[in-house]
Amino acid sequence: MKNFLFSLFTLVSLSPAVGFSQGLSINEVLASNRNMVADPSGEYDDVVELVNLSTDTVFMLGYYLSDNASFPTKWPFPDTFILPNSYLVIWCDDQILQPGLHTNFGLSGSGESVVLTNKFLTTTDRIDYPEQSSNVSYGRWPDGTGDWRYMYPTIGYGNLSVGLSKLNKNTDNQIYPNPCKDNLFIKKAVDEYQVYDADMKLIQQEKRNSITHINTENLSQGVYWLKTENGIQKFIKK
Ligand SMILES: [Ca+2]
Ligand SMILES: [Ca+2]
Repeated sequence: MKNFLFSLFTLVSLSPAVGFSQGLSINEVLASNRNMVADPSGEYDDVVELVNLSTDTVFMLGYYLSDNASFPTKWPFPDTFILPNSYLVIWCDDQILQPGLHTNFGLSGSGESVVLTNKFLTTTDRIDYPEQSSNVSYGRWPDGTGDWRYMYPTIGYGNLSVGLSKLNKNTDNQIYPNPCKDNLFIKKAVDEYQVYDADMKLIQQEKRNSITHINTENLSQGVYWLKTENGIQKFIKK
């Protein structure tokens, strides 16, 4: 039995990815969640999404998540798992007694690390993310393997292909009124814009000099994103 266990351990050690971390990645970080995605307690807290792209269920007991690379074992995962081609949502709000998965640390909107470590204390994945804008996620495209980019938050499901690379921290209050009715005005004129719906489907776009307002009367009620050369901002059509 001992020899068998030794052999098994050797086998696993020689190929530590198999059955433990292959296909398991940090997929999305929302570190400035003003009012995008609520946790089971209705709170807009920081959140991390993992993805399992492998064909096996990954059991998380023995893994750790941390916001500090020199203290990778900060938060041990409880006995939970991720099914193949599925996502796991972990709220980083230092509220470990709330329903759902909650770490004992929060994330900084001004940028820090998220480190996923396995039971051999090997780093499975790590992202050192830059300063974040409110309600915008930082995630991989495509899921699990792609480069990191700013994107529309998709916590618990697949990341969307539209990268929001041109972000401006000062986009707030550059459009008004918000919520809008028939027109949305832009304080600083732009030369082109795109309007995306909540699923990041392109709805409307225009390219001409000095655009100062957008006709929104044909939009149905809901949440939209306006993307211009100045950045991206959410608006609501009433
Ligand atoms: Ca919470
Ligand atoms: Ca996602």
